[in-house]
Amino acid sequence: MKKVWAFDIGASNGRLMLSSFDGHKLYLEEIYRFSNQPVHLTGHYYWNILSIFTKMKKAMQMSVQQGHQQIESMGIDTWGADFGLLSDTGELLANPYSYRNPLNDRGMNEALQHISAKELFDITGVETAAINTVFQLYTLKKYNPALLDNADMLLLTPNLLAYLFCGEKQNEFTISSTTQLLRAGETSWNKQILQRLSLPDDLLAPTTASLTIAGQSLSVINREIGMSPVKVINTASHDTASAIAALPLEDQYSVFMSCGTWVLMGVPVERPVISEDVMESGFTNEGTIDGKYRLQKNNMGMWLLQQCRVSWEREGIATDFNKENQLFEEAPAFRSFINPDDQRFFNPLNMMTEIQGYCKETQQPVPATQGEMIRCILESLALKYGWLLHRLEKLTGKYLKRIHMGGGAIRNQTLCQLTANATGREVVAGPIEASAIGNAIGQWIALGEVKDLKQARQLVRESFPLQYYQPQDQIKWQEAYQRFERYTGL
Ligand code: LRH
Repeated sequence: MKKVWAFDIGASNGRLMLSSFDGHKLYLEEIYRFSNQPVHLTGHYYWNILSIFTKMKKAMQMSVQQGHQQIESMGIDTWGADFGLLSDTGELLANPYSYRNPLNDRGMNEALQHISAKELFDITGVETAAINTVFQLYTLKKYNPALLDNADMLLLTPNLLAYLFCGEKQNEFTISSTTQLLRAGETSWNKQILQRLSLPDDLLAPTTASLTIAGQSLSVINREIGMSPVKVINTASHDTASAIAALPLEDQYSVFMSCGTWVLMGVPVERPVISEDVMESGFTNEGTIDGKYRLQKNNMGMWLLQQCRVSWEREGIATDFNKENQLFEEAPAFRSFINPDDQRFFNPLNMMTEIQGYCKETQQPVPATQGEMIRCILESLALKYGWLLHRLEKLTGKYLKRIHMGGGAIRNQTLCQLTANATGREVVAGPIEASAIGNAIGQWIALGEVKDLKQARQLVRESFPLQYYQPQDQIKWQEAYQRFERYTGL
């Protein structure tokens, strides 16, 4: 059986998965999982890229030690928008910033004095958001100009990591589509936007199509790990694009939801959809593994709960998955609702206080216990996905009958059931490791082992378990939805 390595590195943890293919079925095995968190120092949030690189090499070594000597290729996917800067000698100049850096908000507002949000959206088809590379670059220019002055080349995170393994400098299409620096439907950097913002127009390494070979693992890496050379493939290096490649969407009436720290919800489209309605509803157009697009909205996912867990750990009342489910069941339903995407939840010092503040200010019961907090979060998330489904149907003019949820957050079966309830649609959940599987699929296609995305999705259907959830208690959920809209002003 042939084997490839899929590195899926998310904003809360990273993992190396081994994907094998026997010509009929795909198999996936976890080799190593490690935690990955933004690090807060000197008022900024950074990614610990050296630690990520070290953990990746450790993972490869573990795999080789388990007897996986013959690996065809490796691919890397990560979260979007962030990047590293190289000097002209190819050295990493600084620790890459995390998109959660508070300064980006200021940078975005200042950049928008030079080019309006409407104009930017019309050019790129991408939602104007402070996390986007374009605004992070502008923030750098204003608040850390020396770093930008010294930079010779910008590589987006997965491509930066690929560079550390193979020495090639390129930015793959799907991750490049998260920058807001490509003209909609095009694949080269838009110099007009860069020039309007007085940003260097030759900094970003050239873009390259997905499903191409970036290079070969460096001999120094091969020696260190004790392995034969491995091809480094430009799979869909944006984790969301990889996840969507692995969701077994059936037809044009199927919605995808890639579920993790974020939840990305939308539909695949041939070309970017650019209209006032799309812009006003906060939707965006990003790239897919087959060089097309996905019309989607970037939403809050498990971040709210992850951040509450940080507070609970600090207070010594840590929970685990089963305990959270039990606490949810015991707490009363539909007591208080938040808009999970309210700016105040983006990166607060204390998530629980922030949620409590929101409920107090909107004159709702304030969640006090862990169970009440979990209820408030999960019900609000599901109701927001209901709201999004309505918007998506309006934008596409279609009745969207089925939702495919994939990614680590679908381990939370409560979230899947609540999503079916709040949307009134059947939910098909799986696969859990959607990004890693999509990453591997990209490699199998590039290696010529799988023909195309259609065949790949059929293979996913035949290789991995899917779970089905039907909507329940529709009258109660419709009443809750009306209250949710009232309290959140949506
Ligand atoms: C999800 C994700 C999402 C955004 C965000 C920054 O992991 O990639 O699509 O780009 O991270």
